[in-house]
Amino acid sequence: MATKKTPEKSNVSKDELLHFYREMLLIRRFEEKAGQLYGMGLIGGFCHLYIGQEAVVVGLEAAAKPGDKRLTSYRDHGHMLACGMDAKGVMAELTGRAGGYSRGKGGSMHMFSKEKHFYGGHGIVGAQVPLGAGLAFADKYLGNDNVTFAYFGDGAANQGQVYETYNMAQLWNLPVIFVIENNQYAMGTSMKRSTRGPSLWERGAAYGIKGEPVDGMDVLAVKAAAEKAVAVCRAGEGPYILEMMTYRYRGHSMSDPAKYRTREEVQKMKDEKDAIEHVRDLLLGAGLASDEDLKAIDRDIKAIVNEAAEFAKESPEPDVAELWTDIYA
Ligand SMILES: Cc1ncc(C[n+]2csc(CCOP(=O)(O)OP(=O)(O)O)c2C)c(N)n1
Ligand SMILES: [Mg+2]
Repeated sequence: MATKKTPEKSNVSKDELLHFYREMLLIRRFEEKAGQLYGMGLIGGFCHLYIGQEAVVVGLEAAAKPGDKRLTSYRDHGHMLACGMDAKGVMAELTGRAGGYSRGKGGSMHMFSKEKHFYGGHGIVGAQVPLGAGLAFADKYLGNDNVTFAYFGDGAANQGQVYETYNMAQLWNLPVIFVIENNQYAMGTSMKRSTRGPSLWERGAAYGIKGEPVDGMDVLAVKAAAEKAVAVCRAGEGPYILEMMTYRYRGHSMSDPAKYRTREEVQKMKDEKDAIEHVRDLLLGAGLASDEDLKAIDRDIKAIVNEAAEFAKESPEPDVAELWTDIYA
């Protein structure tokens, strides 16, 4: 069951709760729309939806400041929206159009925004982890107090490069927060089938890295843990590991038949742990918002997502001359 914290018991304001509701709903509706466009044949290639995991990125972004950096795997649309990238540019990239963040040449897994400090979008499992340590190294070298959020999955957490990175990051006290999004599956392989040992965050202890597990379906718990991790890193005492216990509602990618888990298992998570319903209950339960207030937000979000889809459909295909740009000669 989701921890039904009342807002009085946590350090959260009405405005912040509304912000969380809005941001998580934007990601969910955006992803639903992306799923529809994929079904219509408007999105080619791979497309990995983030539905179910929204509280992780929204809670972490609540502890970020301008200048902080983030990078993640191929399950990346939520991270882009949460750091303020424009829904239109993200959707147009999904449809491979010139108005997309990579001018239609990158697609779902390969988008970047220097302005928002979003460094991808990485299709090679685990590859972003050492890159994240590199970004953190640059900030440490420059002497600022920025932190880098390096997100990766439970499957990626069994890769060797993650542990090489842990060693170097701790050796140099890099300001990097390793965010393990433990959604319990790596494609069709469950944690039970792939992993022995009590937890993923505890592996950091072998390198002297601090960390903790977090209810990744509770945006307030995520934010509280993120604030702690960020403070450690800004004080020059990083890195830090946060293992977010979360769940993806949809298949691994759009082409996943999902035969490795039951419908009942998925339904149970939706019924008992849904992150958006949790915040909705908090807002309504404490009388901080009315049904009508939340419906108005729903309408707003729907309009943003529809506008993004229209933009993505109307944006032209990239010009042939684009074949010769953004390449190493
Ligand atoms: C180096 C490498 N090996 C294998 C793959 C194929 N692959 C793509 S996603 C994936 C599962 C990763 O799962 P996890 O890290 O838990 O992330 P999630 O998809 O759950 O977000 C695999 C094995 C890949 N892309 N790169
Ligand atoms: Mg996973």
